[in-house]
Amino acid sequence: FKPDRIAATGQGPLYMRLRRVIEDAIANGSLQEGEALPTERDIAERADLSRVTVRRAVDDLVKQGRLIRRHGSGTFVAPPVSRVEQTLSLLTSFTEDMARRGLSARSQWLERIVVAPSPEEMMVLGLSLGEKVSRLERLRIADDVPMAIERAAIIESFLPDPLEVTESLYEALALRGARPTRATQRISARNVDERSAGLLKVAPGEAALFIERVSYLPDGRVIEFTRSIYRGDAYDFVAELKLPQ
Ligand code: 16G
Repeated sequence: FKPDRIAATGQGPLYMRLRRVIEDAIANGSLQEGEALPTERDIAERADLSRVTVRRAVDDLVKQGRLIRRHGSGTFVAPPVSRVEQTLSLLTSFTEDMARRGLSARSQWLERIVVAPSPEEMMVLGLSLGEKVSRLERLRIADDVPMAIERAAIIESFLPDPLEVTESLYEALALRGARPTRATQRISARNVDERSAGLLKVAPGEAALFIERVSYLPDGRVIEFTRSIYRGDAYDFVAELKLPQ
């Protein structure tokens, strides 16, 4: 790991350039998982930067979960985030996706109430004026790594009490005989905003996948409209392709 290469790494604020040097060193293996980073003073001297600049770069990487600070013993390279794959042709829940990979799914609730739908939700869910939705907003976590922020709207008549959802939404719906069996999903690219970055533990502006899912019951009625932001560095969507018939 050579912090003195900082000058050669082009444009942008110095702390960002140093951050990239450290990220590259982790990516190319010159800084390995579990390895200690040189001290901030050491890096500052070798890269000819101020301690403040070094601290800022290191702080960012600690916030992102790339480095771990252990009081009294230093700063270390964190284990890499393993990527999770979701098969695009299967209608599975987050809980099921994680279980299939041997990861344990957890959620942090951000919102769980009955509310009036947004105009977009009203349209997508085909609601009339006055009809409500159960709003479930969660940070979805796999083995302690935040993966996605999900904001779901379920038509109230299918889920009158959002508190019924403790772990899995699809499980709670299955118990009511209303598990969706078909869905359409739209995936687009986004850069995470400040709030999402804080929750997902990535730097603001990082790449993310924005996913909208509309799901249906066997009789064709729409039940769910969910928008999610998945960390770009942690999730792969995989589709199987066949020749057109
Ligand atoms: C998935 C779905 C989401 C669904 C959730 C239910 C995507 C992009 N989204 O995360 O629409 O509400 O699963 O998961 O795949 P749960 O049953 O574990 O709560």
